[in-house]
Amino acid sequence: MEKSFVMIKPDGVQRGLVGEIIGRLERCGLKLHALRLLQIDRQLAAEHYRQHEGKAFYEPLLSYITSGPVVAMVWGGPRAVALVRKLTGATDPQQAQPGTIRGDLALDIGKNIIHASDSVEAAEREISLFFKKDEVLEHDRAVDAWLY
Ligand code: IDP
Ligand code: MG
Repeated sequence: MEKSFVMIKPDGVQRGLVGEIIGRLERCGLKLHALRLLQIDRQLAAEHYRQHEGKAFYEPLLSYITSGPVVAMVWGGPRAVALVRKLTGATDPQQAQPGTIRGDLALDIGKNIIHASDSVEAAEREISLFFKKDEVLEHDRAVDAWLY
């Protein structure tokens, strides 16, 4: 089983899409391991997006991601990292397929409502940035046997 770090960005929270996005991940069968509403400070934003430092969109991205509360989550399941990326859709909502979160719920690359880890290594790094070890819960669900 893999775990992915998922974050509903400030626009997703402001637009009242928290339930819709969580509902899509839940309905897929993914398991919720951790969840927290928080406002990201610049230091955490810079650490989270350090791979993008120096790019043209870096400063606007840090402003965007620190502009209001976000919902940070850990979701798990078989090959969860790639699966969540598929459900999320392309970075640019204009390119994202219908049926994906960004394709259905967003319009612009600068306001694309969700973050999802792009690799297992990135997921581990991002989860540890946002959650302490004991905040990521391991638990069995009765439905697990019907899912995998
Ligand atoms: P991802 O979120 O699909 O993994 P990344 O390339 O890792 O996409 O970029 C991180 C975030 O930076 C994007 O989700 C988006 O919010 C923002 N971003 C990426 N490229 C652009 C751009 O060209 N213009 C504005 N924002 C961008
Ligand atoms: Mg990325």
